[in-house]
Amino acid sequence: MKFNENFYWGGAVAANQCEGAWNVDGRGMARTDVTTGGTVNTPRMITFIDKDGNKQKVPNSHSFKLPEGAHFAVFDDELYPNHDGIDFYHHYKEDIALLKEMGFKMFRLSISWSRIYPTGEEDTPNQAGLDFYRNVFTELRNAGIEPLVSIWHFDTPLALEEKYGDWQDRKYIAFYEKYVTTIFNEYKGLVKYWLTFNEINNTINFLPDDASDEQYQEAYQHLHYQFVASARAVQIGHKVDPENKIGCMICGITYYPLTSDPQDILFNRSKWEKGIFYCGDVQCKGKYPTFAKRLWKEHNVQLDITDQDLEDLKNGTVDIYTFSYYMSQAVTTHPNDDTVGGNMSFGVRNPYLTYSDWGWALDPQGLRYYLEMIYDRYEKPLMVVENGLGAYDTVEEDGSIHDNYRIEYYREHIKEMAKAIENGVDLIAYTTWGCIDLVSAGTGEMRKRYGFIYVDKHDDGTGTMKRMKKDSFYWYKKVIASQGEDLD
Ligand code: P53
Repeated sequence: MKFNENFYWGGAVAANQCEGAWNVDGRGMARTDVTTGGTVNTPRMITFIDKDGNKQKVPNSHSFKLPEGAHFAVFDDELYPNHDGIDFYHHYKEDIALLKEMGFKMFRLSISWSRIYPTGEEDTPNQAGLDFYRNVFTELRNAGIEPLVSIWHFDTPLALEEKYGDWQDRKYIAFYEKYVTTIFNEYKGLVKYWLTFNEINNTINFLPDDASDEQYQEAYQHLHYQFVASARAVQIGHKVDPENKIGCMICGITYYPLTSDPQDILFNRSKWEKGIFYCGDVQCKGKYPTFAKRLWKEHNVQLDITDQDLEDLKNGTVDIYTFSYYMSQAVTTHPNDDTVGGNMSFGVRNPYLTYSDWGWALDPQGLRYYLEMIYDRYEKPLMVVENGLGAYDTVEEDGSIHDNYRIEYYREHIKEMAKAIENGVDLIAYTTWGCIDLVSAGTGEMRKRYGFIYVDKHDDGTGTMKRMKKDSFYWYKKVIASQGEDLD
């Protein structure tokens, strides 16, 4: 048996992509509420009113900056898919019953910060928001499912972003600290596993190749404030309840050099350093890696870092390393126009791999490589907290959904996890992404589906929200029941 009986099999979602109920029970707004739908080839757009009162739309990106004097706005003639999501807010009981039927041991979900502190600056939390998550966590516990809670999943209260920029102000550390103190105390005994920042490394990873020094300055500063906020959260979490296990969350991409040219090997190494190790080292080792100074120097970055910050980083290292894994990425220093990833750029085409309909490299072995590489570096328990295949699903006349491509995807990834475990990796959880269909983060689409459970919701906003079991639902149930032995 490769996966022991305590292994956490499960699935994952994020508040802003599934809950809907965006303006219900006192919730404040987040960036996703002013972000439209897109497609594989067209970006999602952020909507706002500029200083002269004109309506504006610009492509969403990690380095988006609200222009001086502008304010975010929702336009009547635009569709915002996250507003309704899949209405998990009103369907959570039904959804959790389905997860229980599959035999889930763990369910990863996030708390929407602006449900708890609508503008981020209130002194007292919003009771209705606290109640909602208490009900959800209780429902999970009653179903025998361990909650794994992401404290931040790209959803800073919009009011804070408008006032202080996107993590460009030291004040954020205190706002976040107030929020985490509230939820650690509130859910003590109900929640034990936490993640501080979802895919924290995206801020640096998704900068365009030609990013300016100013963009680098902002990205590294943004990250530094989040590192300190994360480290303080770890300390607070441990103090409130020593049982708490708190993890970092890294967007895990396995980088490969396209050629054996030493230039490419070195370029590939720099991708790992900047994209993967920079954040992981700070959060796991409690200090910046040796190459950090060189990275900053490259772009004339001058960071606001205090001695107290460095002390906090040291005292706030995470208990577990968690990450998402969807793809590997081939990189090269040679001219090459054969890029992949559609709307989001994910390197050049790797001739040994096939790609999803959204241009993401299908590479189960890359997961094993990543697991072994990271365990070797940190020797902390690992969790794969996102992995999955975004695909078009067809509902047959009788309501069945034959998603054998998804089963195949999971089968191969689970086999590679088993090999990593055999190689000594301490892997303790696997929560597949979008175990129930939800709004895509990258494209805002519903038709990019990940679930074992289908949701009747469409890109034009129509749909009954009815839940239906796909073939993969029955398959995953068997996998869990057999502790990963029965993959047929
Ligand atoms: P979607 C890009 C690359 C890898 C992971 O992504 C990413 C992204 C951002 O789109 O995000 C994570 O929905 C993220 C989830 C997201 C999931 O991957 O674009 O943590 O919120 O839904 C899948 O297909």
